[in-house]
Amino acid sequence: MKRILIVSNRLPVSVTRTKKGIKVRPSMGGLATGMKSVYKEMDSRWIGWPGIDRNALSKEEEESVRAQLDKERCEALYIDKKDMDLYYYGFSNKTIWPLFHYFPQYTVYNQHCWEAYQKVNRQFAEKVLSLIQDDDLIWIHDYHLLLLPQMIKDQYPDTTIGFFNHIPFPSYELFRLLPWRREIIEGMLGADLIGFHTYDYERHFNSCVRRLFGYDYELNQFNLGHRIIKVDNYPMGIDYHRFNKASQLIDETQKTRTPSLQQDIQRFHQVLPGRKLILSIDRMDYSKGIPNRLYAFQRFLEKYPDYHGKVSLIMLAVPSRIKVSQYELLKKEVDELVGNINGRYGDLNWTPIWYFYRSMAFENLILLYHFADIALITPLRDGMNLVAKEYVASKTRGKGVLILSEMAGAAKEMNEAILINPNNLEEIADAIKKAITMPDLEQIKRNSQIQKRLKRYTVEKWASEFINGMMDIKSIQQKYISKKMNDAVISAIQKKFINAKKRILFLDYNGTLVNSKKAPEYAAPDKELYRLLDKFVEDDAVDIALMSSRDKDILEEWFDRHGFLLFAEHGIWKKTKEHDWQQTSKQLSIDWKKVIRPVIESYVDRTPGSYLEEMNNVLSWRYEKTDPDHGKLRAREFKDELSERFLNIDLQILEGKKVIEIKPAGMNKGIAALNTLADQKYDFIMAVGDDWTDEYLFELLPEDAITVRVGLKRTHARYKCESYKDVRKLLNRLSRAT
Ligand code: ADQ
Repeated sequence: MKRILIVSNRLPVSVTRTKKGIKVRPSMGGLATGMKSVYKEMDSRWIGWPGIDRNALSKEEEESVRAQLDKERCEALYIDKKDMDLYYYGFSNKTIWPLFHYFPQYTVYNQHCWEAYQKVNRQFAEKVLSLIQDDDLIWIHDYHLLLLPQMIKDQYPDTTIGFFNHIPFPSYELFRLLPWRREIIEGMLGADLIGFHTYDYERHFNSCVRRLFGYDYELNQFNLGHRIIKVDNYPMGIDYHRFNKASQLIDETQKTRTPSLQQDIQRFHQVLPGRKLILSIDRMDYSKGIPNRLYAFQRFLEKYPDYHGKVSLIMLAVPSRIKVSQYELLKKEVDELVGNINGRYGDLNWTPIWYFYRSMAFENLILLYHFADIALITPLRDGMNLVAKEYVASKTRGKGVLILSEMAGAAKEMNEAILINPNNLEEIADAIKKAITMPDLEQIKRNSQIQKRLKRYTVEKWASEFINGMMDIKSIQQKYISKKMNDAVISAIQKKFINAKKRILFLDYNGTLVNSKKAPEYAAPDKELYRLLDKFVEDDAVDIALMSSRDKDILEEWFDRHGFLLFAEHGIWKKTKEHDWQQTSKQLSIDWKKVIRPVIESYVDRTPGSYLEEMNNVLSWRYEKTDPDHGKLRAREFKDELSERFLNIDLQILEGKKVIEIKPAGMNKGIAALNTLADQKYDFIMAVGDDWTDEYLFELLPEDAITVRVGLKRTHARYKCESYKDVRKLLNRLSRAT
């Protein structure tokens, strides 16, 4: 069985000092709760902060903690107190957390915090690297460790890394505010699989990657040039049976044992039959929309006075990040609001809001879920929100109404809940009324639909799907590696080259011999390339055929004196040492350009950054300098329009890298190459290209031809390499061979 190393800021256990000494206890929180079962079932180790400062431990205590953690298969990473303040309370919780939850007004940009964040991520990397074994899977969790994937990948390139983000990923408009936006994305891209709770977060992330780095994206995969990575959404589930069973047990043991909280709840219901209890549970966090909820509850009491005395809200808030000033202010605001509402509406027999500012043991949590008639969950933003799922899983009698904010990731899967906009107080007040009066049958029907899904997509399923995703991407990467042009392949090609009598090399130009990232007008050959190609010219037994989509004038300007075979405009024009430019197929009418040119111009006008490039027989609309999403959208529109409007003209529409080219049909690089091979016999044929117009070559050349595609796309070529630099390396080896 494969081993898995789980890495998160906190361990799933906490080390605390009690009167009886140092104790290791399970810790609270969405991630700890969610991963527990997975972690226990796999051969795994968990790396994270143990919740205590190392300086607070004596040598013996540290050793005892190590031994206790070892039993739990945990590995402590101690973080210096000062670093902790800057990395955790600072960058993680004052920069990433607010920004990713759409609170730019609370976001602090501080260089010291950023430096500490890098430092602690590096410490995590060192810890992981000290434990890592070949074949391990590494699963990194959450926003505290966004830089870690790349830090590990740099040192251990063959390892498989998954990264799961438990919080939302903001749209580019917000993300771009971050001064270290490039570094953060680069860090994440060290992972082979990147997971989010919802498709929206995935979409936002993809758009940030494309805008900041311009990587190609296709079917959930990014092509980084040297590696393919996968981005997908995995909505986290819960341990359904744990909640469901515990809730069932309450009914079964009711007669024998009634904890005090249960007695309180029962007393509440006994005072007046039909009384309703609304429950809300969250960490005390501004993203959870607690004040809004209280205002909405107040509005409900204002709007529906008949319910005074009949409905109470139990609000459980777990203290969280108390060192961050925003949280302190929030606590004050909530205390005051609860006081005001209770003071204004409550009386001796009725407290509108029961407010608990503390954590609660599982047994009590379950009691609340079990007995609450309504759950009111109103975050302004929430990555997922497990409380919503836990509540419905605990409704063993089927009754109970979930009111859920549409800003929680969970809302995407819980359509049967009453979904509300957390900023719309009127809507929430009405939702409470609707929940109170919802017929039992309807409640049961809605809950059973949700329960079916929760039962199917549990946290175990979530984790196993994510782990499968990591293995899948590994096998895709390995397929790539199997075609990869490594040293052994180059030696074999070289041997074949030496043994041949007459050789031809068909070489694409842009992206194959020079960097394709440069705009075409700056992609002129450099001295190194001339030197490299000229070595072949001296040898009569080698022909170099340069095949480009560029026009004949530019090819002539760059390469004429070198005596190469030149093919311009995808093979429509050919020039040899002996003959000037000739068209390779019948004389083409160029009237079509008059019709197509204005269409392209209209796209140029409407798509800033795009431009028209004109050659003798090719018109191109290039959009590499446009906004990537806009460019892609327009390209699709443009292709549709061309194929619909110009069906009767015999044209070919070629889609290259950020370019759409239109040329007369009937000629391509493959046919042009075959014509050349018909004129002369070669016993070594090689073709190298980087985009799909080169696929014609790879497909049509004889089977024993050596074909190489630059980049990681699917290809008919026998081999792949990463960039034009590898092509130059290969040519260099061949030029030295004869
Ligand atoms: P959280 O912001 O912590 O998690 P949530 O998903 O609701 O939010 O998880 C809270 C967990 O803590 C639940 O399992 C709940 O049972 C438990 N809990 C809450 N209040 C408690 C209390 N008073 N006493 C004891 N336990 C309590 C982050 C993201 C979420 C995402 C999760 C998981 O912010 O959006 O859903 O991670 O990815």
